Order: sequence, then C-alpha cells, then structure tokens
Amino acid sequence: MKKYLLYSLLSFSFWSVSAQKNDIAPQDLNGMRAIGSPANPKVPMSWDRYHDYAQITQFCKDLVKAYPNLVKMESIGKSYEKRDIWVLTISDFKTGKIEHKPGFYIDGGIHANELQGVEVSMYTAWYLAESFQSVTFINTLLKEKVFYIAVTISPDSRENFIHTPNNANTSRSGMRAFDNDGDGLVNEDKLDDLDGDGTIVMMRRKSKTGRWKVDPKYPSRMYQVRGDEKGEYEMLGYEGIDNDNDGLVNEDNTGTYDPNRDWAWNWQPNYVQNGALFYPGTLPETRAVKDFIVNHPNIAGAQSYHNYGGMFLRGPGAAEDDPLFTRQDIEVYDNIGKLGEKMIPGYNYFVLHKDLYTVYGGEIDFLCLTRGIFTFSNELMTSYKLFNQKNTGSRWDNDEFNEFDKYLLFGDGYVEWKTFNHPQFGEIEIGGAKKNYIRNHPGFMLQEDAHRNMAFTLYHAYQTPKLEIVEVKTEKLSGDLVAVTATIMNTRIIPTHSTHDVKNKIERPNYISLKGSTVVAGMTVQNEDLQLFTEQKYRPEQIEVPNIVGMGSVKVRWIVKGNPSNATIEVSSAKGGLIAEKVSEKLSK
Ligand SMILES: [Ca+2]
Ligand SMILES: [Ca+2]
Ligand SMILES: [Ca+2]
Ligand SMILES: [Ca+2]
Ligand SMILES: [Zn+2]
Repeated sequence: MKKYLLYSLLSFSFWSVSAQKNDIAPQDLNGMRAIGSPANPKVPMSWDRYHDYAQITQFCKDLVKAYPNLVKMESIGKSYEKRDIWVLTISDFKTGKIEHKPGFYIDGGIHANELQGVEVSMYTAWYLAESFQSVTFINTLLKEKVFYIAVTISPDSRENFIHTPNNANTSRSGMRAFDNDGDGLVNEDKLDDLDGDGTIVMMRRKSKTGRWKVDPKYPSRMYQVRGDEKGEYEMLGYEGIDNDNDGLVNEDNTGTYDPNRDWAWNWQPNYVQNGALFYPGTLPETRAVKDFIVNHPNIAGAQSYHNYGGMFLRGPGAAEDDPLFTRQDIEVYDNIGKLGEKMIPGYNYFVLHKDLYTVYGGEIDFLCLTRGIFTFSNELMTSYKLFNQKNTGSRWDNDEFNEFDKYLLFGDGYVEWKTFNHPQFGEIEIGGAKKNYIRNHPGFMLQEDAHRNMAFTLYHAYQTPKLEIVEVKTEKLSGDLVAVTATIMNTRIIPTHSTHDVKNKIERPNYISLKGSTVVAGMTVQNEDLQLFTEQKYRPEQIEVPNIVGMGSVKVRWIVKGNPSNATIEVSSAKGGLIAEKVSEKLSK
C-alpha cells in the first residue's frame, strides 16, 4: 500500500513538472509514442472519420487555444449560406513577421463531396502544431515558412453532403439554386431517398430486355452483359421520382455547378466548360479565396486537395497554355511530383489537361498563371490502395471494390438490394454503394493517406525559396571608395519567380539593398571573372533582381563612400521572404 502511495506521489510530481513546461508532451519522450505521430496531442483527434462544419470550427478553435504562438484562425469570407470560411495561419509567430516568410497555401473540399481533402488539410494543421516541439524538421519549417490552410472552401455543400441523403457525387459544389432543365423552376426535382435510409443508391427493375446482371460472386454488384449474353435487369438511375411530372427524373438537383470552373484564368462559359457560372468569380466562396491569395503575395506554393484517382496534378488545365510552362519551371514540378510517386505508392504525377482532362477556369491555373504560385492538386484515394496493386480495366469492369468490401469492410460499403414500390416505375429494387464508399477513403486508410499526402505537401512547402546571403566581400578602391560585393543564394528548388511571372512582371522583382551607407553606384555582377556588370543607375542602393532561380545565386555590387561595415544588406522578395545581415557580421565569418 505504502509503495503504491509513494509511486503515485512520485508520478504526480513528474506530471506536474512536465505540465509546467507545457510545450513538450511527456509521452513524446518514451516508448508509447509511435514514431512519426504525436502520442499525447493537446487537441485529441480521430483521423479515421469525417468531420462536419461544427466539428471543423471547434477543431480550429481548439488548435488556436492549445497553440496560440503557432496557430491563428480567421474568417476570409462567408459562403452562400453565410458560413465562415476559415483559414488557419500556422507558423512560429515568435520568429520574424509572418508576412516576411515564404507562404504556402492549402485548401480542401472545393468539391464538397470529396470529403477527405478537408481531413488532410485539418490533419496537416494538427500535425504541424502538435509536432512543433518534438520534430526538428517541423520546428525549422514553421520558423522559416508560414502555412495558410483553408480547411474547407465549400462548407455549405459539405454540410449538405454529410447530413442529408446523397450519393457519392451530390452535392458537389454549393447550395445556390439554379434551374438546371430550363423549366422556370429551381430544385423542383431532386433525388428522393425512397426508403428513407439516409443514403441515395441505385434503382433497378427486372426486365426481359435489360442488359444488366447480378454478379453471382458479389450480389451487390451489377455488371453490364456483353455480346449475346442475356441480361436480367434494366438500370433506372439514382433513387428518385419525377416530382414535377415533366418526364425526367432527378433532373434539377442542388449543387450541380462547379466552383472549380469559376476562376479567372482561361475562363469559358458553361456551353464550352460545363459547370462554369456567369463570369469568373460568380461564387462568394471562390471570391473569398481569390482575395485572400491576392492579399498574401508571400504565397509561393499551393496545394488544392480533391479526390479521386491517386494523382499529383500540375497545370495547365488546357493544352493551349502549355507554352507558358517553361523547361525550368517544369523541372521544379518534376522534382516534386516524381518524389511524390515514391512517397505515395499508387499515385501518379500527371499534367492536368494531358493525363486527365481539359479544365477551363480552374483554381490551379489561377494560382500558377495569374499569381506565379507553384501549385499541385492531389487527387486523393485510388483503387491501388485496396490491395496494393494496379487494377485492370475500369472500376465497372473489375470487382476489387466488392472484394475489398467483403473481406475488409465486412459488407459495410453497400446497401443490399431490396424491393420497393415506385409510384412511376412499379416494383423496383434499390441498392448499391453508399455515398462514402469508392470516392472517399474507408476509415482505417484515412490517416495513412492523410499523412502521406501531407508529407508530399510539406516537401513542396520546404522547397519554396529560402534566400541566404552566402558571401560578402569588400575591396578598397581609390580615394575613400569601397566596393561591396554580396552573393545571395536561393537554397531551395522553387525560384522566387516562375518564368511566366518574370516575363509578364506579375510580382515585383526581388530587392537587394545596402542600407546605412552612401551608395554611389550599384550593379548586378554578370560575370566576376570577366568583369561583366549591369549597372542600375536609378536607386543604385536597391538593386532589382527579376528572379533568383532554384539552387541558384545572384551577385550584386555597390560602390560606396567611406567604411561600409556598419551597413546592412537586406534581401526582400515577395515570395522568398525578407532577410537582413550587417556587412561587418558577414565579413567576420
Ligand atoms: Ca428546373
Ligand atoms: Ca423539371
Ligand atoms: Ca435510400
Ligand atoms: Ca422531373
Ligand atoms: Zn474535385
């Protein structure tokens, strides 16, 4: 008894001491911690499930409360139904001003039915904050960079998807009502949850002329007969009734437009680009994101999470924009994308228009071509993950999802077929995949894929420019004139400006300044050995450098009057951050 008492007293004092230095979680130091994950997070979360808007909002608030020196939360605007669109700003606020750090933008769930993009965004915010003390790489990353994480940018539709009967593709976009069939009525014929089980599945009817059959191995699976094989069923689409007696079923549903066709680059109207609205920026949600991006010129890299297919997509969305991606910029994408293929087995690095389809007015083109931001869009989840192998044929031609459902989900993926008396179709059967199966990850896979995709995105963020003053030299010239030569290197692979940016002067040039000295001349050193210089006659103390390429350097020289050792060299780059060092400190190194 005594022994136990002593033990508990000892452990009590251990806990209270640890609790005081409240930044390090005690379990992070012992064997309870599984490597790579916080063992004792201040904000406990389960990453094997999806979260609704109230839970997302609570999560953001909890993270800010637990880590006030690392996480800020703001609303960047309201959705159509007046929900706040939250952005979490994550950085080490004690190290430099955040607007002076290279920024990385992440968003999730522009397509609201693609639930896991939001979870990966939340997981990333959580992981960064919870690992700041225990993982050196994360610690340094948050000192050097700032993350802006818009956890969900179509919150209305996500709420609708989660809490009302839907299939895997509804609702995808937002809650603004449109007359989809041009009959003068809006939302007059939506999907109908015929059996009231909360999910919208398929309708089928026995038919002598039908071209569908039940797969004897997996009774939930229908397959299309080929050649002269006789069918048993006809398919009647998703659960629904012709509510307005116009001869069409489910023809005017909520959320059929596409917020990812509402962006101001190569925008095309709906008759060219299906899903587009009236003009680029019709939607309040995309306008809020655009304003945020434009007001944060430090954003150098971006990720927009989607599903499905296991892809790292880069732009452009349309073939005619291919020439805007130069070899140097493609090399950057290649470096990150090809590493991604290793980091996430089954995922492929693709060019959007070439390997997937053409997208006009898409978000990633807006980010990279109007703002010069190096952008990837990950299409989360792939059937490769089911059995760690590439499947054969299309999803409809193979039974992997059914096999996986049977052996790993124990039948949870599908609603079993049952008969129903339909007011228009008579006796039918309804059944099929639940809305969260196929496109969205099953729970036990969610955390792993969230982590892998986050790791890919953190590598991308790590490669945003990091500028360093690597060398400073002084040389006495005649009279009291001194030459000061500084070499600035970008020690990451993303340049301060994409070639498209430099060519079109999207962002201001980098400024390399000598402050606190009398500068009489300033120049860029083209070749020191051959003594080739380009003089900048106007404002020589602030040399303008259009770009500092990835893993590349620039050299500048000033001619000053008097001793420059008290002067300061400042490098100011919109996307590369701001650094400053005293000439004297550099010379002594
Ligand atoms: Ca209508
Ligand atoms: Ca109608
Ligand atoms: Ca139903
Ligand atoms: Ca109808
Ligand atoms: Zn999508």
